[in-house]
Amino acid sequence: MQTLVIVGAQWGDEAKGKLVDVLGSQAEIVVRYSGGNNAGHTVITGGKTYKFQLIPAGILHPGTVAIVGSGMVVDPKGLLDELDRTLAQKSDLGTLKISSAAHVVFPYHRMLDALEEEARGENKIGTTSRGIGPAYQDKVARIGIRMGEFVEPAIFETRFRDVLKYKNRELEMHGSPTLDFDTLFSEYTAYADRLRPFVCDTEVLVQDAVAANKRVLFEGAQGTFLDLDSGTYPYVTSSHPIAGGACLGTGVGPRALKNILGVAKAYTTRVGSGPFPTELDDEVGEFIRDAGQEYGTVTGRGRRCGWLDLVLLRQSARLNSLSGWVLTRLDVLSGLEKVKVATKYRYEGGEIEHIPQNIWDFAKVEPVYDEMEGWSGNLRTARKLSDLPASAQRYLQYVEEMTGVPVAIVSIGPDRDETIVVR
Ligand code: 2SA
Ligand code: MG
Repeated sequence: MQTLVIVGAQWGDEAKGKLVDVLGSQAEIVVRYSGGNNAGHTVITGGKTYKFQLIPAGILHPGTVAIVGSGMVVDPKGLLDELDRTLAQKSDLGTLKISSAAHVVFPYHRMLDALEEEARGENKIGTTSRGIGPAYQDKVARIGIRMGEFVEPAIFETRFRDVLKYKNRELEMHGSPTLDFDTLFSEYTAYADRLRPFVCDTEVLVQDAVAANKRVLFEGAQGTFLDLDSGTYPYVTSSHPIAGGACLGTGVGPRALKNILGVAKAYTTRVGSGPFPTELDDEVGEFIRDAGQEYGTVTGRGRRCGWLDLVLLRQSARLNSLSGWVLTRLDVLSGLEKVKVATKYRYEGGEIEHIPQNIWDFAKVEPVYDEMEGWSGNLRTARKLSDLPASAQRYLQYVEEMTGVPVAIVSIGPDRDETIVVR
C-alpha cells in the first residue's frame, strides 16, 4: 500500500488525527488537502496531547515531510502559533512545507464570516468563524492571495493594496468598520517573513513521491457530508473533504489514490446546523456527549450526538471509493444496554435507502432502526478483535455486511496503542 487517503466519513471529528498519527509513521509525505484552521486534529501520544489545526498531524514523525496542500486556506498567524506551540512540545518534528498555491486567510475573512452568519439570522450555518468560507469565496472569485504571492514582498504589496480596497467595500456594505492597509501590511509582512522558508511548489514533491512508489498519506479534514458539493448544502464547509478532494488539493490524478480509509465513529456527531436524522435529543444523546467528551476542539461547542447511520455510511463508501473502514470510539458506547443503528429512512409514506440530495427533503426523513445488544466494561485494553465483547464484535460485522466495506481498523481509545488493526 503506497498511497493512503484518510477521509472523514461522517460530519467530521471522527478521530482522523489519531489515525494519521498511527498510520503516518512510515510515510515519506503526509499532505493535508482541504480546509483551514476550522479543523481540530488531536493526537495523544507519549503522555502528551497535540492539537493541530493547519499542520498535518504527520509532522510528529521526524522523518516525514508534512505538507500544507494547495487545497487549503492558511491563517498565517494561526499557523505560526501552532508551529511554535508544537515545537515547544516536541523538538524533533518532520519537515514542514506549505504549498505556494494555498490561499491566505486575512482578518477581513474572519470579519466577513461573522457578518455573513449574522445576516443569515435563523438560517446560520454555525461556522467555526475562522474566515474559512470567505477565504474560499475569494479563491473562487479570483481575488484571493496565494502563499507564493504572500511571501514575495513586491507582489504581496501590489495585490494586497488592490484586494483590500475591494474587501473594504464589502465590509462597508455590511456596515462594518474598514481595515487600514499600512497596519495590516506591516503585521502580515512580518508573518510572511517567518513563513517564507516553508513555502514552495509542493505539487511536484507529491507527484514525484507517488511516481517513485513512496508512501504518501493524504490527510483529510472535516467530513464527507460537509463537502461543498456532496454534503448537506448549504450546511457545509466551503472545501472538499471527500477523497476526491485529495486530488484537487494536492495535485495528483485519481489513479494515484490507492487505499482509501473512511474514518467513522461508532455513532454520529455533527457541529453546526443542518439535518441529522439520527440525532438524539434525550438522555442517550447526553450520555454519548459526556462519555465521548463531544465538544468542538476549535470552538468548544457541544456536538450534536446520535446513533450510527448506515445510510450515511453506505453513501460515504460510494462517494469516497472506500477500501476499508476505521471504526472509532467504540469504547464510548460501552454501558448502553441496547444500541440502535439506522438502516434506511422513512420518507413520504415509503422507505428509501439513500440520502435525498436536496436537504429540504433530507430534513423530512425518519430513520428506521435496527436494535442490537449493547456492551459494557472497559474496551480500551483490547488489542485484537477477540478481546472485544461479543456484541461489539457483532456490531462491527453488521457494519461490514450493511455497507459492503470491510473494517480495517478499530479504535477503542485516544492513545496510539488503543488501536486494533484487523487487516
Ligand atoms: P466552516 O467554519 O465554514 O468550515 O463551517 C461550516 C460547517 O462546517 C462545520 N465544521 C466542522 N464540523 C466538525 N468539526 C470541525 N472542526 C472543529 C472540531 C469544530 C469545532 O474539530 O471540533 O471546534 O467547533 C469543523 N469545522 C467546520 C461547521 O460546524 C459548520 O457546520
Ligand atoms: Mg475535529
